[in-house]
Amino acid sequence: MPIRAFLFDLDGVIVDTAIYHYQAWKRLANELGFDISEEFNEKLKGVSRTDSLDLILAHGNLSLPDEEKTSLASQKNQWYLDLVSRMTPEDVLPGVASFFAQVRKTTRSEGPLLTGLGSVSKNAPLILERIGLADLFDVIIDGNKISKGKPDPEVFTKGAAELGVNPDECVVFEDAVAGVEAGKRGGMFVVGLGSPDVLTQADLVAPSLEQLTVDQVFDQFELK
Ligand code: B16
Ligand code: MG
Repeated sequence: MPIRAFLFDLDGVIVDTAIYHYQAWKRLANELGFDISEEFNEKLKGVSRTDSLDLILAHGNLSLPDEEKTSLASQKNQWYLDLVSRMTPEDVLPGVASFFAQVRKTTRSEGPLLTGLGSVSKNAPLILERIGLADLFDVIIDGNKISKGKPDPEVFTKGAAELGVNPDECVVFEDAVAGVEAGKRGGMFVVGLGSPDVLTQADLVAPSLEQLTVDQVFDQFELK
């Protein structure tokens, strides 16, 4: 089975917006009278806005009516947008440019290696615009196009379908536990970017795209 497409998560893989999500959620929790730690924040990575709010409220032992939850989610998003609107192309993570240069040079008999973005963030288009990467991907699947967040595989299976490739011809690049699970449940080869102790379900783990080459991914995929 050849590799036909690479599908990339956004937050934590292309750009580090996780810190801004954390700051905005922490501010919300503090206003509600409790705190969240960095360790707790790991559980929110790759998880949708509404599911994240539910996890945070459960953490603070709070149960609120739906209208109030909608207004809290919108308040958090406003704080988050204030932070991400200041981002620039300098915020793109180290290694992204060089990894994509390798991807562009990769040609095989099956044709060019296709690329897709698989992010559950509804703010993905704005972030890509801010960091100057709106035209980087052949297809973009974001939170506005899906109904189920990670660990459901929808964001990646939809990306494969829009690219016209099979799931087992795709490689997913993910930094979050929920995202690695989404890729595996979608039937894809998953490269975890982070710690092997955390991303235990991944087929291959590297600290970040900076420490990884396209050849290493191909070699490991073939060994599978
Ligand atoms: P928004 P990813 C995810 O993006 C984030 O990791 C997660 O922390 C966030 O709650 C989610 O997007 C929804 O984001 O509130 O902007 O719609 O990792 O899938 O790129
Ligand atoms: Mg992520």
